[in-house]
Amino acid sequence: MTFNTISVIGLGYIGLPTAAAFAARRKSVIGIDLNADVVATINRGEIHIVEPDLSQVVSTAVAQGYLRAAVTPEPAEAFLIAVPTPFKDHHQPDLSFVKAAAESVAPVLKKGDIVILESTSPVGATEQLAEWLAAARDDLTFPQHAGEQADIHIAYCPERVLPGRVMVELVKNDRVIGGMTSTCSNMACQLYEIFLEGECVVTHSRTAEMCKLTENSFRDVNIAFANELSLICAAQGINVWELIRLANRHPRVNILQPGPGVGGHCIAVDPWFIVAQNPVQARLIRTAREVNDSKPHWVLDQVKKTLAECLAANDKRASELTIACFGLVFKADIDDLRESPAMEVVGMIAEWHQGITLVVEPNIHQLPKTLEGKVDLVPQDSALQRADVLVMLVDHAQFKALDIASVQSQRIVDTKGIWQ
Ligand code: SAJ
Repeated sequence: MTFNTISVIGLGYIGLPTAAAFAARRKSVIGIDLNADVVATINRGEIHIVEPDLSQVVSTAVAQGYLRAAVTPEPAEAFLIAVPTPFKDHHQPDLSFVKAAAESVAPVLKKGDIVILESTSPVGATEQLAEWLAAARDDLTFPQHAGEQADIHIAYCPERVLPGRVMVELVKNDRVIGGMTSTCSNMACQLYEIFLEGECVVTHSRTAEMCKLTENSFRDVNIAFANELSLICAAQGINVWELIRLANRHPRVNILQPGPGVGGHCIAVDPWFIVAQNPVQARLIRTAREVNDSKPHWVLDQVKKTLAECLAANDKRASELTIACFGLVFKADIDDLRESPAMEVVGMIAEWHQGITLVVEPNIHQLPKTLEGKVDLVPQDSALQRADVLVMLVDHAQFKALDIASVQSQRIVDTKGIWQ
């Protein structure tokens, strides 16, 4: 099968790097996004997200004519859907963007095309996608009815790339390929092999869907274990980072790191898809989510305690004390604020604290709307000079490099264990 034209629907953190990876292999790629500003940005050879090496690949691909963006789908041999799958009330998965993508692609489908869902999805979403496509095109046959003989091939192939390393992991990671039939899987493998150096591992679409959810739930459960340990250690007067270092000397123990909570659009979201579909069985997965979601509130309590100690030790009033928070994004050395526990902590501190709250975040230049007028975004030096209490929330390289001996007079709440 030759794929002359490949279309990627949704040009976000996953769709744009994927489109760029195909275009860099000299495939003609049409990226589709509802947002006309995003489309215009990409057609100028620029990008709207921060990801190492992406900018260069996109600008070259656009300049050489291999990558082009548009608002409405056009004919292609392969369609990859990489749209958001958030959750609605009560943590129920919201597939409305997938449905809209299916309905926009359906009119341009022709016999022999493949449609691949990449978005993190609940089990059964690919079969649902196939139903939506079939409902829109009764002149074509689909795998759920026609099996291997279907006109249109459908597969679920989740991405597994780590933000900050997307351009490397996209090519190097193994890829799980969940075709609705063997023909679907074979076609999907051929497509990804255009740029993949890792292996394509074939399975059923439902297993592939569950595999993606499992990977992120595994990490969430393990981080919850570390976060729970941090609460226990604080109660017992034990340094949790030292404890974890020691325990990890055991050849079969590998505990992750505690922090202010778990953020990002993946790990803080995906486990809920399993819980929503399996509320009775998924007890550990649900509890892990609850442990991680409750951590920002525990951090706030630590800040309150530290401020009380500060008040007891000098004659200032609470309104005269300044708190400086270090970090706002969801993890180190990126610019992504989605589901950030640091942002939740800062919001709660600003809400509660009567004095000034400062924020140091080297990776953003403007405060998010929810914090505007409530906190001040300041350079590191200014925060270190002005603050009475320092709250470490994100282990950015810049913060790790700080000589902590120079800030000894201030009280510190360190959720990442880098200023111990
Ligand atoms: N975190 C901790 N302690 C740790 C590790 C992480 O508190 O020891 C926190 C981080 O600070 C952050 C959150 O967890 O708030 C998630 O960060 P992460 O680096 O674990 O993961 P993401 O969300 O950037 O990317 C994950 C990855 N999944 C796994 O490692 C299993 C990535 O491979 C997926 O492709 C991505 O989710 C996704 O798109 O689903």
